[in-house]
Amino acid sequence: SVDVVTLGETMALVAATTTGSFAVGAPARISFGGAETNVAIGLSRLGHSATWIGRLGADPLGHLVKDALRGEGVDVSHVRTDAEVPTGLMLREHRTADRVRVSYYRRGLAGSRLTPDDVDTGLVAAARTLHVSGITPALSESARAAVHTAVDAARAAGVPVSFDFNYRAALWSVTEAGAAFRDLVAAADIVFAGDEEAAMVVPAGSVEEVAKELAALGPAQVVLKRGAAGAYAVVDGESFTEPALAVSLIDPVGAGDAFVAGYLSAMLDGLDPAQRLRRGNVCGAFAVSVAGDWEGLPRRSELATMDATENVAR
Ligand code: ADP
Ligand code: KDG
Repeated sequence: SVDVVTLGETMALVAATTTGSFAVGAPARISFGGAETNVAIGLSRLGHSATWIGRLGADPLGHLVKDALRGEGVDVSHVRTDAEVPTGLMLREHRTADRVRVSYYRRGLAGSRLTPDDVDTGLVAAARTLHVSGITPALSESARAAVHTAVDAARAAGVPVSFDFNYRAALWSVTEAGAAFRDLVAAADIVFAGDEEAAMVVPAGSVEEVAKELAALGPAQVVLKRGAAGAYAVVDGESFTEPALAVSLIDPVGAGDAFVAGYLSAMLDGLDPAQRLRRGNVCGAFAVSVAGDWEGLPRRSELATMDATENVAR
């Protein structure tokens, strides 16, 4: 059986490597990203088995994503190739030193055509954890149904469900997303959110209040990701807080997914809640200090690097 099964959309990425608007001849880097594959890669690098379910187009970008995931050790045997439409794409401009602008070309494309049929419920039922995010239900009716198929299969089999809000304003409104997230929070065992995201489902308040309100909806573990302030969790009614690591911020995208990978990894290893938060923070610190959505994620042997007091290890 696999440690973690996850599903969602992964897109190719063209990211400018200099600051400013896109212009003819400007240098860029080709990669890919998707919240759930970012988590899967993070888990794989930490030594866990991870399967990603999703659709890619029959095109060079689809091959790029699948080959790279395979190279990272993520199981891609449940990935479907959709010959009708292309793989989705993200463009990322570093508009100014501090402002990143992402444009999505994904509506109606391969990833959004995920259906309940794509979800092997036997695979989900045999997993140690199912991880889903709030991006997938925003993609299409069939993608939303696929998430619920996976969640129902996990619950029926007693497999813990992990849910990360991952609200994307470009895809749907706060009201629409809030209603969908509420159902997923109630169905999940482990919930990850940012402070503002949490307020889409429960009344705004202090970190402690918001986490308690979310926990009251059902999940045994509620984890609030708080950027440079670290993370706060309520686990089985007890609260835990851990500071972020002091690192240089290079690229904030993917920090949340890195955190989720670290937290779930520690949970799978049987570590206690404070240690789960700590590993989440370490992975988040790696992610923000390297350019790319997932490229900076640590291998297990590197987790301790962040504790070093010297900048150069030799
Ligand atoms: P998201 O990407 O979902 O918005 P956050 O910005 O809260 O998530 O970041 C997730 C985690 O990454 C944080 O809880 C923290 O562990 C780490 N992190 C984020 N920003 C920083 C930072 N500036 N310095 C150190 N760690 C950070
Ligand atoms: O969480 C990082 C993701 O935002 C990125 O990799 C792409 O899945 C993505 C999205 O929809 O924004």
